[in-house]
Amino acid sequence: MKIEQITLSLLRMPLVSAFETSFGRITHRECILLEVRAGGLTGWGEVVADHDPGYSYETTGTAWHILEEFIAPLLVGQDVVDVPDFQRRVEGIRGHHLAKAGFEMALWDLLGRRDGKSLREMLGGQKTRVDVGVSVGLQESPEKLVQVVGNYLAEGYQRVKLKIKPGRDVGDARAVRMAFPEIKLQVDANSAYTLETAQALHPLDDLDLLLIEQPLFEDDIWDHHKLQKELNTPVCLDESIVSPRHARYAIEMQACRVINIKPARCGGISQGVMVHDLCQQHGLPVWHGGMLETNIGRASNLALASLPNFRLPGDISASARYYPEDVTEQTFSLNPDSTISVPEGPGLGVTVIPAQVKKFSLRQGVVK
Ligand code: OSB
Ligand code: MG
Repeated sequence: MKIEQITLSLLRMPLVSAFETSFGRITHRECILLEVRAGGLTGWGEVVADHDPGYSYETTGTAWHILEEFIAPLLVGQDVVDVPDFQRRVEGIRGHHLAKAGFEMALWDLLGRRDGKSLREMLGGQKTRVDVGVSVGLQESPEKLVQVVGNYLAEGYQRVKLKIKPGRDVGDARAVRMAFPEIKLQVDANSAYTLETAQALHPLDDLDLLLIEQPLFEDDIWDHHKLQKELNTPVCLDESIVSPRHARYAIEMQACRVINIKPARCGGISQGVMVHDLCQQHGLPVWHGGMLETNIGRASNLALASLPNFRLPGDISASARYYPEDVTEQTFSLNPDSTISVPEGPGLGVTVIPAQVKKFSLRQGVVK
């Protein structure tokens, strides 16, 4: 498809409630939306970087810079025939996976609209509904946490993920486990521990958790191997898996028993599929992570999570969990069985409301 024009919009949207992790507390989420014109069609993509480099070194600032100065000029006016062609064209740009993934998402949307196929169909996903859970941020006290979790359970979520950090780990998880003995429960440390401080996590083995997500630093795949040997609970890697290669390293080093797939972290949906397939070949289950996406990114996540080796519930909650107002006509809601239905329209299957994009935009830029 001949890329005619790329419009970048830097958005800042208020969250329904503050979200606190081991790397900080936010009340608003930034992201970059890409509107790509090609062949008389428009495709949308979302860059899931945030304002601060807390989860990833990439920020909305770096992603804007890389997209405007390096990625867009390689593509505008060019005939990008398919996703592998796009990946080849940006191969010379080191890192910056979140920025690249934003364009890749828009390209999938364009290709799907051209061919009248949904992203799920293009990826070969069979599931039309995917199992989901909710990621619950750090709260002021274990009592408050139990209350917040109880509210999500009442809404129908059947799996809960708790954010933890040193000093706010075993106590929080135990309080939730005592209050709700039967629920599917897991925790996420977002790299807050070292091998030494992670010794405090041993009592989690008694709480029947599905997994412990990313306890150690992003580049500590080997230390995760050491920690996994000491724990009965499966270790799951998120931040460490920045490419299909890193997934292979983690599998070969036995650094984890589960992988969280966030396609953007790996460089795009195509790279997420590769991680999925590799894990499937090695018998490792995967699940779909979340980055507090708008409904654009959520539509994409649901399509990828329809692949068969997504065997644990994803961090893909209903639209109402995130923003009071979103940018699409469609709203994603939770089905009574703790699933969300995968969009069926062409491409991402969502219709963007330009006025909403404008409303939340701090800045817009066009490359043509
Ligand atoms: O580590 O999974 C994470 C949100 C932002 C950055 C990192 C993470 C998260 C979440 C939210 O846990 C999951 C969601 O989008 O519902
Ligand atoms: Mg995580």
